[in-house]
This record gives sequence, C-alpha cells and structure tokens, in this order.
Amino acid sequence: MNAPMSDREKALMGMGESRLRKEDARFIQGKGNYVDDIKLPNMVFMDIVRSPLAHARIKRINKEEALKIPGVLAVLTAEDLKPLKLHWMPTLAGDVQAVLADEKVHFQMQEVAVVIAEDRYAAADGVEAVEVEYEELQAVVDPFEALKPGAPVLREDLAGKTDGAHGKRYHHNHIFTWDAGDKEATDAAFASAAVTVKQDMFYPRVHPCPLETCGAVASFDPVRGELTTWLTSQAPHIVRTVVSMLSGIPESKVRIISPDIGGGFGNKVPIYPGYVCAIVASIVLGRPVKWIEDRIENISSTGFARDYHMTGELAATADGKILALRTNVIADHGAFDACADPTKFPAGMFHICSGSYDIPSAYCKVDGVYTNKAPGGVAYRCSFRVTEAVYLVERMVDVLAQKLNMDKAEIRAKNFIQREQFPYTSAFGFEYDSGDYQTALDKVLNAVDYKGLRAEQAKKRADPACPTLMGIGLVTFTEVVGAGPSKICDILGVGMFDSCEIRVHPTGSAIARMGTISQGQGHQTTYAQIIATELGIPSEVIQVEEGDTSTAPYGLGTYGSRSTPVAGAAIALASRKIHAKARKIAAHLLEVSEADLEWEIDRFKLRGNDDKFKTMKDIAWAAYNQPPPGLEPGLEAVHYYDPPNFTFPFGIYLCVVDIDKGTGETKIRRFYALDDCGTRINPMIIEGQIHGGLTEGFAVAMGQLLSFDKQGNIQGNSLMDYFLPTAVETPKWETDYTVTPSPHHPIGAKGVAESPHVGSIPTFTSAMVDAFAHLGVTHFNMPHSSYRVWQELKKAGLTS
Ligand code: MCN
Ligand code: CUM
Repeated sequence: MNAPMSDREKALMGMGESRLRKEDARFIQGKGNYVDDIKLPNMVFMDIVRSPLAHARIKRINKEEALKIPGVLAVLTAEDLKPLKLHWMPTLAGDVQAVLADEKVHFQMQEVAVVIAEDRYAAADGVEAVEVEYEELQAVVDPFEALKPGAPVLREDLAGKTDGAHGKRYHHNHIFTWDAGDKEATDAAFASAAVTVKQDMFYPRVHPCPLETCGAVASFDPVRGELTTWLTSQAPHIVRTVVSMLSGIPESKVRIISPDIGGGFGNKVPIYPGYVCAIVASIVLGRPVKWIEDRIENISSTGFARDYHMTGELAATADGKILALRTNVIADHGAFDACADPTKFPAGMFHICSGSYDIPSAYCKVDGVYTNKAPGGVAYRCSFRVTEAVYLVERMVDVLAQKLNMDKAEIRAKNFIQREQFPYTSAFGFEYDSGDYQTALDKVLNAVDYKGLRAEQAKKRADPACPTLMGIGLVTFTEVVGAGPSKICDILGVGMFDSCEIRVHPTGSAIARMGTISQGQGHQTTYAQIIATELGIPSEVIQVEEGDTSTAPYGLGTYGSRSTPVAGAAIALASRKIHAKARKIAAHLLEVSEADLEWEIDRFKLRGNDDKFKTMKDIAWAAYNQPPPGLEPGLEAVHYYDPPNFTFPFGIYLCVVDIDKGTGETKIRRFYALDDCGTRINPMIIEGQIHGGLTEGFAVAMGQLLSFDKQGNIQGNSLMDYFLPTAVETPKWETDYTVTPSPHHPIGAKGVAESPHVGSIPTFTSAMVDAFAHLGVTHFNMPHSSYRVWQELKKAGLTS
C-alpha cells in the first residue's frame, strides 16, 4: 500500500518522463485513421479541374462531354456557386478568395471546376473532359514587377479599392503596408552611428509538403439538416464557425472532425476551395462526398511558405554594440491574401526581428503584394513569420561581425539581452518572459570546442592546397510562440484562447479533451503527462481526445507552437480545479480540515502522517458515491485559458560545413542544437520534434525551392524535383538543452516544435557564407544546393 515515493511517481509517467508515444501503437501498425480512411455508405468522389495558366480570362466552360462519362454525376463551376453566394469565400487574412475561378484565373493550378462521380476514376476522367477556353493574360510572378505603375491589374474584383483589410493600398497589386517600431528614433540612430551595414536577402518560396495531402469527406444529412465533415484541419473549431457562417447551418448542426493528420506543418491551417466544394456537393447531391488531392495539387495550390524579399540594416558602435535595426520587406502573398496569421498581424510575428539582442531602436516595414502564384504564406514550422525574422536578424549580425572583423560568438554575446533584464521589453514592444542566452552559448561553444574549430578553419584557409572550404555557422535565436493573448490575438474575431475539459471516472481513470489537434506532435502522450503530475492519475489511464468539434471544447487549434503554451496551461488549470474539489472530498473522507491536508504525488495525506491518506483513486470513487454534503457529485472541470503573454523559447545552434572547392558538394560535418523551451514535459518527444524540425530546416536551406517561370508556370512541384530529405541525406543531429521556465505559464513550459526549423535555416546559411567570408562574401541566398554553391565558387575564382 505504501510504495516508496519514487516508485509511485514513476508509475504515473508524468512530466519530465520520456514516456513512449501512445499514438505509435496504431501508426506503426497501419491502424491510423486518416481522412482518406473514412468510407461512408453511398459516398461519391470529387476531383478538381485546375487552370494550366497563371493568369487568364475564362471565356467559356463546357461541361457536356464530362457529363457524358459514365459515373459522372455533376460538374460545378463558379456559375453554379453564385446563387448560393459561395463562389468567393473570406480568407483568414481579411481578403476574399475565389472558391472556383470567377471569370478569371489568378495562378496556375487554381480551382476552376469540380467533377463529382461515382468513383475516383470517373471523376478524374470527368476532369479531363471538361473544356475550358482561356484567353491568356500577362502573368506577374515578381512582386517588384507587380508594384510597377503599368503592371497588369491582377485582382479586378478589388478595382478602385484603396482600403484593404489592413489599411491603405497604394497600388492595384498592393495588399497592405504594416509597420512596427519607432521610425524616427531608428532613422536618427542610423544617421549618427559610427558603423552601418545593409544587406538584401531573399527567403525563397517553399512548401511544407506533408506526407498526407489535404482532403475532406463531407456528409450532409438532409433529413436532420446536419453537416458532418472529416477534414485535414489544424483548427477544426474555426472551420466549423466559418462553415456555419457561410452556409447558414447553425453551428450546433455542423460537426467538423479532424481525425489523424499525417503531418500539417501549417499547410492544414487555411480553408481550401476543395473543402468548400466537397461540402456544397454533398448538400446538392444529398450524398457523402470525398475529395483527396494528389501530391502535385498539394504542392502547387495549397499554403506555401515564405517568399519574403528582405532588406536588413544595422547601426552600431565601432566596437560592435548594436544601436538600431531597420528592415524593409516585400512579401509575396500570391493571388489572394490567405495568410493564416492572427487577424491584427498581417506580417505575423515578424517584429520579433530584433532577436536575442538588446537593441535600443528598431523599425520594420512589410508590404504585402499580389502576384500570379498560389496563396498562403504562413506555413512550415514558421511561428507566424518568425522564421523570416530570425533569418533576417541572424544574417545581419553576421554581416556586421564581418564588417567589424569581430567573431560571430563575441558580437552576439556583446549584444545579448542579459539574464537580469528579463522580463525584457523589446523595441517592438514584445515582453520577453525569460531567457538566459549566455549560459546556453557557453555550453554550446564548449561542447563543440569553438576555438579549436576556428583554429582549424584558419589553418585550412591558409593552405591553398586544401580541397575544402570550411564554414562555421552560429545562430542565437529567440522565438515567440503561444498565440495568443486575446486582447491582441484573434482569428476572424475569435480570441486565441485554448481549452481543456477533464472528466475523472468513478474508477479513477480519466478522459481529457482539448481545442488543439495533434498532427504528429504526440499530444495524446504528453497532455496525459501534465494531468498525471497535476492529479496523481497514471498517464496510462488518461485518454486524450482532440479534433471532434462535437465533443472537444472550443479551441483555436494547433499551429504557431501554441499547444503547450496555451492548451498546456488550460490542461494544468483544469486539473487544478479538479484538484481543489478532490481536496474537499479527501478532507471529508478523512474527517479532517482541508488545511490539515498535504498533497503528495497521487494522494492527500494528513500533514506529517503517511498512514492517513486518500489516493486520487479513492477520491474519484467517493466523488460519485459519497460527496461531502453540499458538494455536487462528479469530478470534472473545464478551463478556457487566455494567456497573459506569449512565451519566448530560445536556442543556440552551431553548424560546421565542409564544401568541396571543385564541385560545391557540401558535407554537414556537425550540427549542434541547444534548445530551451522552459519546463520539459517529455524529453523524448522534444528530441523528436527537434530532429524533425532540423531535418526540415536542412531541406529548406540546402535544396527546397518553388520557383516560377515568366508565364507563372510552377517549377519543381513533384517529388521528382522537390527535395524531401531521407535518412540518407540527413545529417546527424546533436541536441542539448537548458531549462529557463516561463514565469507566467502555470507549469513554466514554452513551445518548442517550431524552434528547430526557425533556428536551423539561418545556421546553415551562416555556415555556408562563413566558408566564403575570408573572400569578402557577406551573403548568398538559399537553397545552398551543390549547383548554386558551385556558382559561388566560380564567382570567387576557386573553380572554373
Ligand atoms: N513539448 C514538451 N515540453 C515542452 C514543449 C513541448 O514536451 N516544453 C511537447 C508537447 O507536449 C507536444 C510537442 O512537444 O507533444 C510539441 O508541442 P508544442 O511546441 O507546443 O507545439 P504544438 O503541439 O503546438 O505543435 C505545432 C507545431 C507546428 S506549428 C508545426 S508547423 C509542426 C510541429 O508542431 N508540425 C508538425 N511539429 C510537427 N510534428 C509532426 N510530427 N507533424 C507536424 O505536422
Ligand atoms: Cu507556421 S507552420 Mo505551424 O504554425 O502550423
């Protein structure tokens, strides 16, 4: 009965334990339940007719041949959606997006019509048979070209509108101007600074390319007037709200279910035309409709990432103290502004671009621009544009170090926000919750023998016969995650809180439901660990459910590494409500006053008396059996958590590359990643998240690219061309950590999932450029594929 405390604690598998992933039992046996696994009686299939052109007027659509194909039931175009007012839909960014192209197509692969058929094959044949006559228009794929006075008007639906969702539009292809910081103070600091540096850089368009593409199964029950839709969504509740608003079906009769998701990475935040069309088709036909896109459709038409043309500037003293930061960005948003940022932040959290540094003055400006490319922009482990912000500031600090002939580590340490400055308010107004950058930096530099590496590099540089260029990359980044405080963060007006509901059953097991939804992050494993520690119930008997809007409390979903900072807090606080009630029950059962009780791992005991106690299991039974007089039966609680602030995880990453001087082939010799995400719930899952994020960062930095030719034809939209690293190409990752808890989070935890992506990409560029730094090179753009590196070698005269 009285097992040692350490055994009892271990048995809970609570916070801090590397509990094995509960999800994997089904995933490794092929027993996951993805949208494409949903098979309903009488179900039909949808496929999409897409535009081969990037910019064209639609002259005519002929459905006749398609409708003759056996099995084809219907072909829907914008004309069919018009009476329902569903041919356009609102985007999460305050713009509108064509559900099906309305008189004009704006990007290659845009949705033009849908075909519904008895099976997938007939639907695909139907797509082939739909005849669309286009009149090609001049495409614009370069945002700088798009802003020229004579540039073609891309969005005719916005003609004459000088006000957009985020203020004034100064050009017909301009979406918004967004700025932050103090321009005057910053300009003044630049005017009088001893040293200034300026660098242009381009963070190219990439795509997260989750293994599972997007899709939906929509099932409208005309008798009950109820719509159930299984959907690949990272935010099912907000989808329910939007579907209800668009369709007029009461929210209580709309049920959105995100079952297992095969990777989201931000690609599954937006609401796509395919979802809307599947729902409309189900309502029209009165039958369940399944739509699953293929790989090329996914890469070509769904939420891409980045496409930021950035100019950074730093002003500093002659000995390297940074005085001011100024940035100017042209953000290519594609044909519709469908970025999934919190409403008031059209450039996301880009204004974290002052990074880990105590910079007195800063100013940033971002202009969003329309081009003939697919919409999106916020995806791929980005923390709402923190990827771009960290890339910018980390590159700029390197450029400044080069100009001053200072060491990268030294200049960073010199400008760090010091441990005692937290909570620290940045020039952009963010209040950083906690950090200890110097301790982390020292740990990394010692672990890799930084001095030794620099000595080796110097030796190699001095030896003309050395066949390789050695580069050392260093990044000391700060993230901002946990959107967000509802006073500043909302999606379509809904505050960005999150929620948790826990029910403890009579026999002491529990079920917990949250407003977030795992796409591979292991929430079923880690969320249970929080409850286990808070309530003394073993993780193993805590069921975690997410993703079904009919059962889960309203929450804003999983993206921006917000699950731990927001839902994680809701979980702890819902647990604490149960804990408080359990204490009352325990006092009643033990016939003592509540004040005389103390909590110990899994039980309340009489203070100082190990023999007089009630375990949480005893209490659960009593809650349903003999609750104290005046206390209602049952043991459950709901908590909606509106965070007081974001959390600010950070990391120190170091990379060593060896580049073949003849071919540009690059070997990642070492990659050392230290992360600090505050209190760690499951070290193994954190490690997995970091490995995944680093691997994706490696992919982006070293090979991924979506480019377009002048006509707007997308290049590299299949896995033949698009670089998805396998275990063969992936470097060996070395990970490390420090723990600086968040002071405002109930368990001190910060988010971690996006940090490795945000931090690693500039680390690779830092290493690659460092290899050329002694030749006066300050920057070159990603991807650092062998061919492009070889071009740099040629420019440097190292190869011919
Ligand atoms: N965790 C922890 N201790 C902490 C912080 C986190 O143990 N201090 C654990 C959490 O309990 C959770 C995981 O790490 O199991 C990630 O938590 P968190 O950092 O809060 O991030 P989210 O759960 O909100 O995940 C979102 C994030 C995003 S935005 C992208 S993009 C991304 C990522 O997760 N997409 C992923 N990682 C992914 N991993 C997989 N496998 N698939 C995706 O689509
Ligand atoms: Cu920006 S990718 Mo994640 O936030 O789903």
